Amino acid sequence: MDCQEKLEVPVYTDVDKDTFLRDIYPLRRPAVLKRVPLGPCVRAWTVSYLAQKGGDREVKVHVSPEPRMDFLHKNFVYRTLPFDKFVQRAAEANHTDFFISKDESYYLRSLGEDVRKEPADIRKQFPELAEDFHIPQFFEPEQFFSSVFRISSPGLQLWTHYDVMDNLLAQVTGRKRIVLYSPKDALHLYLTGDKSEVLDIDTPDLQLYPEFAKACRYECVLEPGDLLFIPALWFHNTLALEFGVGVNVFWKHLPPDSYDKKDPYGNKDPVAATRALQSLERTLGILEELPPDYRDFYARRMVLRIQNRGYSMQTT
Ligand code: AKG
Repeated sequence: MDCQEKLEVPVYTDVDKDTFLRDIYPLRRPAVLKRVPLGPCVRAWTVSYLAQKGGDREVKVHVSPEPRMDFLHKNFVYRTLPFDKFVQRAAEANHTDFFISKDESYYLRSLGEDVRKEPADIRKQFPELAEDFHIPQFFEPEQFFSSVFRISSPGLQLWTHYDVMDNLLAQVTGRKRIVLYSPKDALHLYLTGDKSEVLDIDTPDLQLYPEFAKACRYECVLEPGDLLFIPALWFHNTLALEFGVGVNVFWKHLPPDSYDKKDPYGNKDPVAATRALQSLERTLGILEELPPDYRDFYARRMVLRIQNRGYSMQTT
C-alpha cells in the first residue's frame, strides 16, 4: 500500500540526559530536540569568525555543479581548499574563483587526520572552533565514535543514506530540511549499499521506482540551535535551505565488538551483518547452478525463510 501522509518528526523542548534516555531514546525513532545548550557556537559561528578561527588548514570538500549531489552519476568532484577560503565560497551564491562553474555548490564532511583509519573528531581537527561547541552528554564518553563538521552551500542536498551508529545532528547555523525513512522501508528505497538510488525524493520517477511510493516520509526543518536524534539505520536526506554549519556526533550503542574496526565513517555494516551478506552472495552463486525455473522457485522459498526467521517488526 502506498504511504499517503507526510509524517512530522516529534519535537521535544529543554531535554536533558535523563529525559532523553527515559522518554526519547528507547523509542528508536527520530526526534527534534530544541533548546539543548550547544555553547557559544550558535551565535558566534558567522562566516568571518569561522574563516578567521578555523584558519587556512586544508580541507577536502565535495564540489558540484548542481546542488543535488548524485552518487550514481558522480556529478561532483573532490577538491582541496584552505578552510577559510572554503567557508567563504560555500556561503556565497556566485564565485569569482571556482573549479567547475560560477554557481557550483560546496559540501564539507570533515575527516580524521588519517582518513583511512581515524574517524573525524572536531576537537582534534578544529580545536579552536570545537571550544565553542558543547557536545550534548547523552551517552557515556566511551561510546563516543566521531564528531563531524558539516558545512553546506545553500540548496545543497545530500542523498538518502543510513549510518550504523546512533547520531545527534546539531544544526548550528542555517536552516536545514531533513527527510527520514524508517529502516522498515528498506525494501522501498532502491538501495545501493547504504544509499538510495532515488535522488529526487520530492518528485520521484515512479515509473522507474514504483516501490518508492510505499516508503513513509518523515520530515522536519531544523532551525539554528536544533538537534536531531537519528537512530542507527534510519535513512536520512538533507537539504540546506540556507548556507549552514552543523556538527554531528555518532556513538556506539551496540557492544563495541559488533562494529567493523576499520570504519572511519561510521557507515560500515556491523560485522555479523557483513558476514550474513557475504554468505548470501555465496548462496546466490550456488542458486545459479540451477536452471532458471528452479532458481526462481528456490529463491522464493528462501525469501519466505528470511521473512519468517529474520523479520522481527511489521513492515510499514
Ligand atoms: C549525518 O548526520 O549522518 C548526515 O548525513 C548529515 C548530513 C548533513 O547534515 O549535511
